[in-house]
Amino acid sequence: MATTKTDPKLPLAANGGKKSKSYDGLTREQLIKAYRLMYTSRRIDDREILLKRQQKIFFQMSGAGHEAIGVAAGLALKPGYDWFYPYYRDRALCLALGVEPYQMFLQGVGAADDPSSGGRQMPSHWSYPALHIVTQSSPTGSQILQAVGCADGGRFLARHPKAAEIPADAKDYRQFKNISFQNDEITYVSLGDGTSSEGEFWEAMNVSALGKLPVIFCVEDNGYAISVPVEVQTAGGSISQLVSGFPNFHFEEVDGTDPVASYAAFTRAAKYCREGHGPAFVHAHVIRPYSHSLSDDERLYRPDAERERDAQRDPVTRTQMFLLREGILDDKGINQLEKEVEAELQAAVDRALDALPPAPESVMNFLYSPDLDVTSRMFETQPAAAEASDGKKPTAKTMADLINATLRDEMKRDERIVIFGEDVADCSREEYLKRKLVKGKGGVFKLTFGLQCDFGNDRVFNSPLAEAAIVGRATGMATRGLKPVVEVQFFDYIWPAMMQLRDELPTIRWRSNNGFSAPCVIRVAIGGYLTGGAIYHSQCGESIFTHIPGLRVVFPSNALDAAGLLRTAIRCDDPVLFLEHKRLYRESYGRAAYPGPEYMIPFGKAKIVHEGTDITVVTYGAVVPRALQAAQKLEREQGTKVELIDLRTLNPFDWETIAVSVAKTNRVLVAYEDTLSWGYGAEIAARIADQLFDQLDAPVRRVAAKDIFVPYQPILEDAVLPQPNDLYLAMRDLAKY
Ligand SMILES: Cc1ncc(C[n+]2csc(CCOP(=O)(O)OP(=O)(O)O)c2C)c(N)n1
Ligand SMILES: [Mg+2]
Repeated sequence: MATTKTDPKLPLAANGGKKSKSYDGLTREQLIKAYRLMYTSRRIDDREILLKRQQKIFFQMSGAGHEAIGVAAGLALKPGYDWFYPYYRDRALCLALGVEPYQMFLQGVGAADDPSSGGRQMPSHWSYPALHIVTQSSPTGSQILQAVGCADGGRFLARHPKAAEIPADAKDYRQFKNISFQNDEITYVSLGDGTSSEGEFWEAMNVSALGKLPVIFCVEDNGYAISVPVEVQTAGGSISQLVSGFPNFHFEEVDGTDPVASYAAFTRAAKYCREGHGPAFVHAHVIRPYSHSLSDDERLYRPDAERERDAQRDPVTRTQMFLLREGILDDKGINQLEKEVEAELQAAVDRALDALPPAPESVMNFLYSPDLDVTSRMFETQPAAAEASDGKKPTAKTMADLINATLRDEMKRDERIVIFGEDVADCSREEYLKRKLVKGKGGVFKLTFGLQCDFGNDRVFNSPLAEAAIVGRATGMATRGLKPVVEVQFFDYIWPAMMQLRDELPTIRWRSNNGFSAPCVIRVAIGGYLTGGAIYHSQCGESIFTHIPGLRVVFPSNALDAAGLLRTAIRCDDPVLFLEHKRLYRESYGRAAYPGPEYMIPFGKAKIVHEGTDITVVTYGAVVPRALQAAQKLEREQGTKVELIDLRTLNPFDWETIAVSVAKTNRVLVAYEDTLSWGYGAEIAARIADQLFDQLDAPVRRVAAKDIFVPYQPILEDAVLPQPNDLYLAMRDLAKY
């Protein structure tokens, strides 16, 4: 650990005015460049504020007061080489990395040609693929875990350079994911002082310290989070103090309004990271001379005296004074520079105001991969011949076995696959395995058993117990072109990752207008019928995720489908939530021989489990075997023939198969394990009522769980979850119409 602290209240470094002098590594030319960038940044803010008042743009976030630290970071790091997860105040950083003012104004007007998002995101939500500025969102802090994943991904690639290659026969996502990496690259991530209160920040600090990852965390501390001052935000008032116990870090605390001191701090931080010692933390004291945003008036909570005190430290004015004092520029030089900037900005604004807006119909573009259609026949292959080498029929395997076998074969095929999560490794203390003291765990359900032993702990490893970190880190890695296949141990505990799953992962491609994508797989053990699982090991809730555009949701009911769909999930180019029903893991229903290393099932193709002509039952997951039991009973008893449809994937879902079946049976039951109201089947039922009304001879019925939690005592659990008899009664009732 190394710590460097400069007094944030010191005036700008005044080192004399000799022409050959270097200012902590910055030349006079670089200082002039720094001032130009800072001044440009401030003036863009001023122009945007004007444009907002004229209602020519729709939102404004300023980077005012943060210019010096941003420019310093931009000069110390390398665009298109290092990676950047900047937050909304990092205008000056982006300019220093090479973003043009015109491009910023294009974002303000929401132009079709806005390179960040094509009019989809607010201004100051940076995204410039060529510069390695990764698309940013609005939730404070969710970028931090992704930055850690990005750094992790870069280091993985440095250790496994062959993974970056695209094999000629790679008919999968890799064709569309060109990878670049550098052995000594750094990932920069910034955040405000308020954002350092977010749990994800602490998860990211922990993960990067554990892995000694080359991440520079820059906290731009302007003393406020909107109206909340630092002393009620951060215990003790200093984030530097709070994080000082993290091992493997290099720490800097600096006056972030001083470009020279800031550059020096970043140079030291970057050196530490590039040399592979670990992450760095730069705590930059800055100011916020304008209100939080144009929707905020800071005079409501900050008296004039306080604001004037801040103004004394304005980085733009201070740098100008510094250049004059050091004789680097005189009045004339300053005037000329500022005039040039004004002219450049005027031209940029004029051009941006003429730019065309996006076409309304373009809004649906890039929700999913435009290159690889996950519903296409490309993902339709036949199972390998089910014959063992001795000519006997191979034994039928469980869903757990086939998921494990599929993961193993895919890992052999594609070196970009990494697996992590809670307990997924065989044994983190590898020497126990080597000395054959232990057999290894491989997941609480043993789905990943043996994979660490086969592929090493670079590719299969335990993560800290932090779900947001699992998903956020996977997102960052996938952005770099890797294929994380991560596990969330129980669906009941997916909620800490909800910000990543709702606001980040599925939005990345759309919000960056296809500039970035993060196709990874999140495997999750879901569901009840466990006799003793109780409220926190039995939940469903798939509709919460099918409600999220951009996220594929898969829910297999048997071993063969699980193998085929998991392979598709891994090879496809979209993010996938892969829901595995715990009760089905080792059920005797639906066992199958391993279908071989190429078996795939396209998404959006339902399976007719049982053909019939009288009633359609639409279901999925663990309700499939229960509905089959009910249907067989009804057929035995009264000859009613039920057509049982297993949807297999919930987003996309197979509307065509439903429609064809309902046209034949004219009666439909939608059955699902989740709570009845607002559940997944509610949408299916509504669509049937809406679009197939003419075909119906009976009301659309639903059978699902009671609107309550799953209890522990099996008698109570049975009362809550849909049972074969509930399904039977509903089918029998429908048959009467
Ligand atoms: C998760 C989340 N909560 C709340 C908000 C609303 N919000 C936007 S910025 C902000 C304050 C951020 O303060 P800080 O991190 O200090 O950054 P600063 O704006 O001061 O640079 C808040 C509360 C948000 N965008 N995301
Ligand atoms: Mg702040």
